[in-house]
Amino acid sequence: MNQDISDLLQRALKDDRAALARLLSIMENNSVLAAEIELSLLPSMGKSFVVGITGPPGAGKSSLINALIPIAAKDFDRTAVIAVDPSSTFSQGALLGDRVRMNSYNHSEKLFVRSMGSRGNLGGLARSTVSAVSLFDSCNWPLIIIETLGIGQIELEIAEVADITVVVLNPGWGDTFQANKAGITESGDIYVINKSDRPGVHKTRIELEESLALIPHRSRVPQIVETIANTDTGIVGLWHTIAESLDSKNTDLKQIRELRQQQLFHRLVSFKIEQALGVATKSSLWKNIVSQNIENPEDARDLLDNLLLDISTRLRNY
Ligand SMILES: Nc1nc2c(ncn2[C@@H]2O[C@H](COP(=O)(O)OP(=O)(O)O)[C@@H](O)[C@H]2O)c(=O)[nH]1
Ligand SMILES: [Mg+2]
Repeated sequence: MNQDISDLLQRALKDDRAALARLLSIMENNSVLAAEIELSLLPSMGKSFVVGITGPPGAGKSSLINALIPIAAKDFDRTAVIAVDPSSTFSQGALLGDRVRMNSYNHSEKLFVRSMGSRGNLGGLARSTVSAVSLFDSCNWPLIIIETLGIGQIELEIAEVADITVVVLNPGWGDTFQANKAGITESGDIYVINKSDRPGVHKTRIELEESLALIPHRSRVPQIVETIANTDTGIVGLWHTIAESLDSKNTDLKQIRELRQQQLFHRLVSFKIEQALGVATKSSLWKNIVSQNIENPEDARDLLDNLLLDISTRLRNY
């Protein structure tokens, strides 16, 4: 890793927000560097709680996060928000407005909001989000909230990153195609029926309970919470549900973190192999594959063995 990045890391670990922001950009734009940085962060990772808030556009995810932060501040002294949906609007003022102004803390120090592009590809979304989580975690942000657009696959991916996944729905959910139950209801620990000021809350709750009952092998029955984000209704209850869920999942959390570590090494190894392969294919051994005289299956196998040997030698020399 180059000196600039090491310096940035040192500064970020000492609470320099500008360095943290710079590193987040570097990690978002360069997945190889991101993996290298994460590797050096490994020893300081694993202390934060990660809450994923997911659901369809307009369901009220950002509004819920806005409302939750001042309440979460009582349990966690700092909160980082990663908004993977770039249309999400957060502002320091909105997040920490009147509700906590009475408090004597300096709130600008207590919150870090980061928007990230999803790059239109799922792997990209998961990777840069995981990198950002690792960095916030290492830099001692005890609570990390991730907002993502949750539709099927993406929702599942966020469940791999977050300790707790909160799925946000609205009354009338069961009337739409999303209620075809595949994906959307699979990964949540907590289901929020937000906009419960609108009609159809009871019907939606029943439909949600029915579709959750169809999912086999769940260790815990997910909770359903009703909220009205823009009037702060049900928000304290939602926070308690999240906090309880984090507590009760303690053993699972260990597994989730081990899985994250395993995924990091998986990513690093595949980057290294890709890099080695990129260099190898330019060598004469690889360029000459086309002119090899292959007369029987043995020849083909020998050739493959030679290529694998070449790659493993290159990898060993890293
Ligand atoms: N009526 C009502 N509107 C809400 C509620 N929560 C959020 N909204 C509004 O719904 C719109 C979308 O909210 P937003 O938080 O941006 O949704 P996101 O796309 O899921 O992040 C905004 O205009 C909010 O003011 C609610 O509980 N009831
Ligand atoms: Mg939003």
